[in-house]
Amino acid sequence: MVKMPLPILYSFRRCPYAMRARLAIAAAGVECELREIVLRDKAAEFLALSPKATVPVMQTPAGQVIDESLDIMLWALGQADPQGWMTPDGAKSDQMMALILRADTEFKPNLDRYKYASRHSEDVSSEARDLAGQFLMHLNDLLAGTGYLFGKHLSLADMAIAPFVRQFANVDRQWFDAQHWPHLLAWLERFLNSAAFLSIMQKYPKWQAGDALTLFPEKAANAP
Ligand SMILES: N[C@@H](CCC(=O)N[C@@H](CS)C(=O)NCC(=O)O)C(=O)O
Repeated sequence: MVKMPLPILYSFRRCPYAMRARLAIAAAGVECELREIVLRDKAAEFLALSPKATVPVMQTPAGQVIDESLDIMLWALGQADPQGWMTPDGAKSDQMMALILRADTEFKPNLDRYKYASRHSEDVSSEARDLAGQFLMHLNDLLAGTGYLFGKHLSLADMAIAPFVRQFANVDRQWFDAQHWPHLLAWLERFLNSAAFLSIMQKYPKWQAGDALTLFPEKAANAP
């Protein structure tokens, strides 16, 4: 029997975009080869594959190169979606995609300005924090009903957005915890303690050509 090559995921542990790609791949149960990239010293093979040079990047067995994290999530969930991430109840998938788009294009730039401007300008930083905070307040309202962003179970939206809320919270955890967004706090706490998140935050050494294969997702130690 001819063995199909595995999809290859170029990833970086601490990158929120790479986190959401790994979350979807793990939920889909699509076995990949993981290659850990170090941003300040990117592997030549990675740069040759994707001149855009951002992580994550997925090379599919058919040779397709996917260099946007959301597209990697959709590709993985297109293979298998046993938890129904693409079919939130009580919402249409375009509502879910619209919220993710807002998170990526509005919230994330404000998060970056909040995080990085704090070194240069207090005013820019707190303005960005407050703008990002308006989006988080909206998430808090969505979460009030069921504890998930859409419907009664976890969906693509929760997992595509949570890694960025984690990043925001970590800028100033005391400030974050003092805001009146109880549903958001509970949702983030559940995410941070979930088996899904903990399992995708394993540490891997920097990949280089010739290394033994690192399989992802790792099989649970007690799996049959
Ligand atoms: N839109 C891209 C953004 C990915 C991205 O910006 N990743 C960051 C790391 S979190 C990166 O690779 N930056 C390039 C660098 O720092 O050299 C996606 O969704 O995959």
